[in-house]
Amino acid sequence: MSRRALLFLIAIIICCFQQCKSQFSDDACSTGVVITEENGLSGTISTPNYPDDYDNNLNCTWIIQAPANKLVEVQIQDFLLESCDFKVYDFLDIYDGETLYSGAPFCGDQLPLDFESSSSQVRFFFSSDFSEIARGFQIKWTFTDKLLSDVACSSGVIIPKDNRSSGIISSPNYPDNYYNNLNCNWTIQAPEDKVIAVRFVYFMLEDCSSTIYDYLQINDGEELDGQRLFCESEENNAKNFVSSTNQLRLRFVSDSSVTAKGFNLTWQFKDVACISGVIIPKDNRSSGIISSPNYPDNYYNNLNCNWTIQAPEDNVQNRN
Ligand SMILES: [Ca+2]
Ligand SMILES: [Ca+2]
Repeated sequence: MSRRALLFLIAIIICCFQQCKSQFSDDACSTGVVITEENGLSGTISTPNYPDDYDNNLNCTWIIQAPANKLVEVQIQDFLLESCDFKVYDFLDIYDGETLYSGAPFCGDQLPLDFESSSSQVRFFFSSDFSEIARGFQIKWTFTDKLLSDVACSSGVIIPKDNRSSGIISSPNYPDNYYNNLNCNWTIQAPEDKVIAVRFVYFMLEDCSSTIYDYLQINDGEELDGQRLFCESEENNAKNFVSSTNQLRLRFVSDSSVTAKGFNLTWQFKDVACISGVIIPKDNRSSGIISSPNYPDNYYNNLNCNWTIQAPEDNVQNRN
């Protein structure tokens, strides 16, 4: 190798070394270190000079930005800042998204607990004051897969979000097979004077003739006896029904193996089918109409409707 080529090679090596070093150096830490999947799926961050003592007057930021569909797992491998028994001098703040992690600021030997973020970004802010230094910290970060249930259905969704009076709920990924390990929750909330009609357009879960693995559970209001459990077996096919209250809570659960196409149902707010013992008229009207619930559509199963038509005492009811 010529002398010129050798010098060139040395120059490249020095350049690379400086670039690698600068990635997490003091300078970078003060202007903010951003870590993405280009840095790998896991790694560590540490205070400048670690495991030797950090310097005074530092303000360091690290941003761990997970790719879509991943979260950040945080493990505190080592943590020792200036003692803060009486006052906080040097400290670490941790943000999960925009939320300050509970217990922050962390100082002295009061290390944070390991955690998995609920957002795709975790931010660390470390500050040291003008005197007294310590070893600092080393923190391991790992990008972890979001559970499919986090992606597929956000728990606790309340339906409808607007003024709609009907809509559709289907299993995640419908009409393709739903995923394993789901735990989806929806609440359908109707106005107080309405009930909810549920019609199954399609229903096919894992076979449950011997054991129930996957199921759709529907709770009618707060009443336990209003609970319906649907899985796929001949006796337990999903049947259309009308709620007895103005709220339905649905939970769809799948276990760790075997999936199916799932379900697709429509919901629609309906006027209360019939309130037993209702007295007609409610106002001063002298005529009106009574019809079977849901008329002109089919009335529902399991009805027991009672109406009383009450005329003023000096009138009689005209039945013709
Ligand atoms: Ca200090
Ligand atoms: Ca299953």
